Amino acid sequence: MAQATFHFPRGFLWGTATSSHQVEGDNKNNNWWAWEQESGRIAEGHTSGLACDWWAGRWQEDFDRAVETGQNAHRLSIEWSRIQPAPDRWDEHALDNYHQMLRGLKERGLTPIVTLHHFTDPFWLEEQGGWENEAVAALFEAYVRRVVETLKEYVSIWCTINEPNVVATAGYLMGWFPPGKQDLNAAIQVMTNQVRAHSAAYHAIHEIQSEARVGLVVNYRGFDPLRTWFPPDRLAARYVSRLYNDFFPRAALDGKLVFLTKRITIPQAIGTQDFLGINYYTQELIGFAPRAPKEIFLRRSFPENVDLSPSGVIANIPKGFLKALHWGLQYKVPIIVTENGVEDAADELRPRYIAEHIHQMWRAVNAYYPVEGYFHWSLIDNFEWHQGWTQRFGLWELDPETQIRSKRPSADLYAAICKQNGLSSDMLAEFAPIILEKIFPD
Ligand code: IFM
Repeated sequence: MAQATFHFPRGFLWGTATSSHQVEGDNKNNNWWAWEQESGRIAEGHTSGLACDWWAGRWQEDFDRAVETGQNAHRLSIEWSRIQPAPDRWDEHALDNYHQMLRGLKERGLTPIVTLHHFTDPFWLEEQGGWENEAVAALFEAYVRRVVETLKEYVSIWCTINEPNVVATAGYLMGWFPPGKQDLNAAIQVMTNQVRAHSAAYHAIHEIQSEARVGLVVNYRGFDPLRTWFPPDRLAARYVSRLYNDFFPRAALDGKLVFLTKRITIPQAIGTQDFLGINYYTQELIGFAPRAPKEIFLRRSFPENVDLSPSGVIANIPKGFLKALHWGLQYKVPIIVTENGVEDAADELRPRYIAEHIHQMWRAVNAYYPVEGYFHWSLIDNFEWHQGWTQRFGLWELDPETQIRSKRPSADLYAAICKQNGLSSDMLAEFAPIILEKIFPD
C-alpha cells in the first residue's frame, strides 16, 4: 500500500488541555472541594485529593512530557478561589505560582491558552448565591482584571468560561454538579449571568491587552432525532441543540439570548468572541418522551453498532466532529478545538478515536474551515468531576496515590501526529491498523 500523509497548515497548534481543580490538587477553598466531601456526590466516594500535584510543582515534569511528545501548546485554567480566597483578599503567592507555570510553558516553547473559569467557584461566591446572583458578572470581571494585568506578559489567548452549557445543565438541571439543583428558572438565571460575566470579561481583557484574543468554550454535542420520521423527535433534537449548543455563541454574536419561553437582549454581549472554542466528545440521539419528566421529557441514546468508551458515556462518532466544526462556521470567527478525547484506561479505543477524529478535522481544514488548533483532553489522567477517578482521559496514566505516571501508547501516536504536523498511513499501520484501510483506502 502506498504511504500517504494528511498534512496540517504550518503553525497549527497541537496541545493538550487541563483544568486547575482537576490537576492541581489540595484545592480546598472552592465549591467542588466542599461537594466532594458530601457523601454520595462523587463516584465511589473519590475526592480530588492531590490530583496530579501540579500546585506543588509537578507541572514541570508534565510540561516536559508535553514537549517531548512534540506538542507546541497547552491549555490550562486559573483557579479563581486561589487568586481571590476571600472577597476582599488577593493572593500574590498564587498569582506568582501561575506566573511560574506560564513562564514554564513559554520556556518550553508551548503556547499557553488560559481559561479563566473552569467549573469551580470560590466558596465565598457560592455563599453569595454563585451564578444565580446578578452580582457575579462584576465579581468575575474584577477577578479577570487582576489575572490579566498580572499574566498578560505570557498569555494572549484567553477563554472566559469553559462549557457554560455544562455548568447550567449539570449544576442546575441534572443536579450532578454543585449546587446540585434541578430548577429550570435557576438555570435560565445562571445562563443569563454567564453571558453578562463573559461580556464584562471580554471588554475588560481588551481594555487591558489590546492584542488579546478572547473567546468562549462550548461543549458541542450532536443531537439527531431518534426516529427521523417522527416530528416530535425532530423538534426535540432541534430544540435541545439550540439551547445546548447555540445559546452561548449566538449570544456572543448578536447579544440575543433565546430561551423556549422568552428572549432577552444583552447589547454588551454583541461581538464578544474573537474565536470559538469547541469541545467535542460525542453525539447522541434524542427522542421525545412525554412520560419522562425527570429526564426533561427526553429519551437519550447512542446509535447502535458504534464503539463505546468503557463507562459507556462516549460513543466514537468521528463524523460528529466534522459536523461540530461545520456548525462552528456560522459564527464567522476562527475555531480552536479546545478539547477532544475519550475515557479509556486500557487505551484500547483511544488510538483509533484520536486518529479518526484528527482525520475528520483534517477534512475540515482541507475544506478551508478556519481551525487553528487541537487540544487533546487530556495530558494526564485527572479528577473527572462527579465521576471521580473512574474515568481516565490521559495520554499518561496516573496513580493518584503514588503519583507515578505511565505513558499510554496513544501518547506516542499523538506525538507522531504533532511532530509531523499530520496524520500518516505509517502511524495508523503502527497504532491503529484496524482503521488503516478505512482512512487510507487503496
Ligand atoms: O474533564 C472534562 C472537562 O473538565 C470539561 N470537558 C469534558 C472533560 C471530560 O469529561
